[in-house]
Amino acid sequence: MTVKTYKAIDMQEALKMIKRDLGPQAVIISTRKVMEGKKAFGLLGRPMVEVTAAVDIASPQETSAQQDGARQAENGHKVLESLRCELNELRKEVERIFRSVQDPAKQLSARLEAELDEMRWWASRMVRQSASNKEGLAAIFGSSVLYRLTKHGVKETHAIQILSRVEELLGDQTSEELFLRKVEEMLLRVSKTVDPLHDTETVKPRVIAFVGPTGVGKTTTVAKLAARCTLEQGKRVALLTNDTYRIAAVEQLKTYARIMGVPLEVVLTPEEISQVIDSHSDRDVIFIDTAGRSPMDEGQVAELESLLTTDSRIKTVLLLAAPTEPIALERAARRFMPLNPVALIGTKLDEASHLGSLFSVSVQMRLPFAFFTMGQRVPEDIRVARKEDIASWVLWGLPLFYAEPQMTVASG
Ligand SMILES: Nc1nc2c(ncn2[C@@H]2O[C@H](COP(=O)(O)OP(=O)(O)OP(=O)(O)O)[C@@H](O)[C@H]2O)c(=O)[nH]1
Ligand SMILES: [Mg+2]
Repeated sequence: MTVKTYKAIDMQEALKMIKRDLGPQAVIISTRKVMEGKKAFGLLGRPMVEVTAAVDIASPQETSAQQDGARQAENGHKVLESLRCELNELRKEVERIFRSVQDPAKQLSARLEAELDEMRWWASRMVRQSASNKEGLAAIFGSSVLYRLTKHGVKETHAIQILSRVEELLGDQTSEELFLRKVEEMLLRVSKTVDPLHDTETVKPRVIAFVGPTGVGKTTTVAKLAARCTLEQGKRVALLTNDTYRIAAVEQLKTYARIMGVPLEVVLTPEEISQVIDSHSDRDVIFIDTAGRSPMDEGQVAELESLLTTDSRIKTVLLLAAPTEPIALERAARRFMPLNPVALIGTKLDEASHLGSLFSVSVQMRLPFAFFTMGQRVPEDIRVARKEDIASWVLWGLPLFYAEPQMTVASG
């Protein structure tokens, strides 16, 4: 807008000037009379009109400035538009990343929700059954014991088999105490044990080879049993080993052999084993310590098989560590099956949270337990496997194994 003030001798003259200067669009904003050339007291002054007019037409300069502005605005628009597109893309990308981060959490919450649903279903089933009849009580105790057994590592299928037999047996005649007693009785029946050192056979010497995955405690267990046999039972023992794989392995057993005063021989072939067994025919027991073999390596186990299965006098026992993952336990047990183990030794019970997984391996492979070890001390930390212990440990969990004030031959 252009605003200008004009002075003229009269209004007509002023309007002419405004029209000429601002064009016909101009509008009068104000008018007033003024005295031009006025001196003191208004003498000698000439009366004039002062008109202020305005027009809304841009001047040529202003028009080009406005055009520039419009161009700039248009450019600005374009920049803004492309920024908006980029922002949109960014927002989509951020949302995608956010969704991908949230997905595992969503999956977890969906799983938890499903588990919660299952628990609700169980709870309502239990309530319905307990309200309707007494028989339902067996089912209620059954589900609580099922939870307990599986928590202790027992395979679900084994636990269900045991519990359904108890439920069948008890029918509606039950209380929680009775139910638990029956479960324990059933566990006693299912548990299998054997003592490969028990003197029922007249054949001498008894030859026992200890096999199993690396580091489960084979050498330590051989030392514990050899010490018990010699020092506690006065038996005559010989030790054999095929472990020349690790530099310290023979030394480890040599130390035990020296302390116990028993011979130790290294045997590497089936022929050597048979010869050495023959040469120790005056011994009551011969223990064969073997190098740990990886259950993942079929070849290593096959090598051991050819070493130990040619002489029928050799009985093999499999050692498995209780703290091992259930799947790894099962895999190891299967891998060593070609060696026809007659028994299972559960080791490192002191480091395990439960016995259930080992119990299930024993049931599944029909391998009776011979011994349990529960510490590094030689010879204290070993027990003959007893069914009562197995049943109780499976149902109630492993106890803390306290130190027994007994002799120590050497430490692991
Ligand atoms: N906590 C605990 N440690 C044990 C037990 N038995 C053995 N160990 C320890 O486990 C480690 C390995 O024992 P070893 O007797 O050398 O095991 P291994 O099976 O002969 O090992 P490889 O010959 O290498 O396969 C040693 O530190 C032992 O002291 C046990 O019952 N409980
Ligand atoms: Mg060893």
